[in-house]
Amino acid sequence: MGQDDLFGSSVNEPQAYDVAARAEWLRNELNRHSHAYYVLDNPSIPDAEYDQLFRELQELEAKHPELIVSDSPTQRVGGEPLPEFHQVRHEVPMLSINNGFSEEDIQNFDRRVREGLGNDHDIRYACELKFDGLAINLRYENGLLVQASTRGDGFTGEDVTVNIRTIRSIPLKLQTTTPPSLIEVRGEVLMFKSDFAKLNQRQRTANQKEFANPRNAAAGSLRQLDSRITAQRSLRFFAYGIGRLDGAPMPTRHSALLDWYQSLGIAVCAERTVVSGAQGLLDFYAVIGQRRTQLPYEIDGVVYKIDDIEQQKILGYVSRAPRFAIAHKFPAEEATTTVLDIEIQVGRTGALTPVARLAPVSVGGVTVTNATLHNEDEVRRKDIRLGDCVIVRRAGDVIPEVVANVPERRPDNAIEFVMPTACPVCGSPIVRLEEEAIARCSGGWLKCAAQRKGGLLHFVSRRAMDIEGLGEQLVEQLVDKGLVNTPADFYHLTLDTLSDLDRMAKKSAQNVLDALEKSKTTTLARFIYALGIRHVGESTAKSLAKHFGSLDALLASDEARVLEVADIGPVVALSILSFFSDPLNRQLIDQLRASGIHWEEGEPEQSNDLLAGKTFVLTGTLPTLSRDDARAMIEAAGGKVAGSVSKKTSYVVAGEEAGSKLTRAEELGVVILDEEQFLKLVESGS
Ligand code: 5U1
Repeated sequence: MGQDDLFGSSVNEPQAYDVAARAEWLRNELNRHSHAYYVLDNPSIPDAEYDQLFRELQELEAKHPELIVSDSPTQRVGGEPLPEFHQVRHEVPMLSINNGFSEEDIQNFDRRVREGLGNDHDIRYACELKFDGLAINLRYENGLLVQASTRGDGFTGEDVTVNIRTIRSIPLKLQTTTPPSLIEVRGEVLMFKSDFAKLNQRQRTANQKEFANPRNAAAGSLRQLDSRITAQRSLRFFAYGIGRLDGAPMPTRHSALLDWYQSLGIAVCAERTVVSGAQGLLDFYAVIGQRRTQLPYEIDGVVYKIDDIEQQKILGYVSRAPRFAIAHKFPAEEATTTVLDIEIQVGRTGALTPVARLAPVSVGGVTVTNATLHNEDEVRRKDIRLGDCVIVRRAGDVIPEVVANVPERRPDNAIEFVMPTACPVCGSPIVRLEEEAIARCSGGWLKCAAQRKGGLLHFVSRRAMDIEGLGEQLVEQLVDKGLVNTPADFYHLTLDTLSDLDRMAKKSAQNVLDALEKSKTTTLARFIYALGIRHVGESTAKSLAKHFGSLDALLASDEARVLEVADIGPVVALSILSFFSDPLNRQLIDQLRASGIHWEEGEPEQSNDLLAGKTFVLTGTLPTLSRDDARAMIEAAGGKVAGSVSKKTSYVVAGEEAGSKLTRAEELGVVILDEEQFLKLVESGS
């Protein structure tokens, strides 16, 4: 049966105006689009159109209340606040799962499984993600969602049906004409990272307390007595288990159960697979570990379950957890510790960053003693004080940050943080522009040693001039002793000066001189990047070098020419031009060139404005070009790339599996190009 049949045909829009038929058609349409968006992750119509259909159904139901049915999409908006949540006794207990933390734990799990089954062969395991959310039981009777409850203590939970009904990835009615008489679907309610960020932004704007992490936000949103609040929070659901099942055969494999769920319109995470043996489990753990930070939701590990349900039954349960499953946890990304002090760090651009000095704590397997507080406003907003107990977070390669304080553990003598009015390094006044969150030291390179050191360290860094051996301690000594003030001074250092420094043997001093000499042969992009111009990162430096070909061409350029460079807007252009118009910076460049720094110069890019004034939208997968390639080609020809289709869009370039953007383009009559037509346009402009 096709999808349209399950939801009602989208083609058969009722002709004569039959109100009941129209309401049913609208319900089916809305359910179909909602499923495409929330479950298949593949939007089928623009939001505005969905809203229009939704409003039409709402108006119809307001005029004809007898047409309202419990699985109507309009019934997801929440209702009157409840006085309390009712208790629900689970017919089949909601068990917990044992945890493993090391490779050895997993090898032991696999060994126990094989011993328990008397099996010498590799076991087939279903592998899934361990979501950081809340476990939920959904009870469907004859295909209709009748009750939803939290896990609670595993035996008794709370009735959160009205709140759960607001979650659009949970079908109110199963997509089948032959539903089981009773099925209990189990899984996790969670909040995507992007929805969490938006929610906290809204909380900030409304001067309300922010949530510490997506899990707390999901829990706080679901356990609302006022379901209208839940309806405004974007919650999601992924199914991973089953409670009671009557009136349908139980699938024979766990992986088949999840496939069945998917066919019933229940969201199941795509990140799942079936593997063989312990090595298969460890490989899955490694792959997901790599991708963890890129996933749109938070996970705290992966879950392995024997795939064969008969084998699961043989192994059974020990106390309150199954013997056939284990959660392989990732190192925790959060921990609590105490703020010993809040210090101010001065960066190379003079930006002041409050940094919390912490009682050492292990986060994700690494000892953390400092965590950024970002800026003054953040310290105020999070109300972080000296002496506070705080939650510290370290995700992937990101710098550790203080997430929140733990109010109930604040000591009486906690001290409020006060932002200094003078730079703690050079004493210059601190300025903060109205539109900026960042306060800055006004001393500049010449007065402020911190900015000088930061700028010099940037100059010698691997991606800039790549001068090996010139590390933080050495640069600090050179600046403190007044031996180096600008990058040009590095190239006047002698063996004697360097060998006289602390912890510097003659051999190491010679190595530094050799590295300095080697760095003189470089590229224009590296040189531009090394200058440390504000807003000019590696990629902008590369674009500038490619566009202008030579430093002299860049030095002689004006705003219009700089704005021709891909990805450079007015703010960055202004920063570049003001840097090069400063006589001290010009002098520095002359000195660096005079010391022998050189690179191969190229031809300036021919300015190509074939596509000037044209806006493109890219959608779907093109046969040979990546999105980045297509974007670069458009921008190099003076065109712009936008994220959504509007009347102003000149062209939509559509590849395979193009989604709602293509539909929108068709509706608006925007020219649609395939890859071949696009390439022709870029080459010829027509
Ligand atoms: N993906 C997934 N998460 N999770 C959590 N499956 C799964 N199974 C669980 C739990 C607590 O428990 C069953 C094995 C009982």
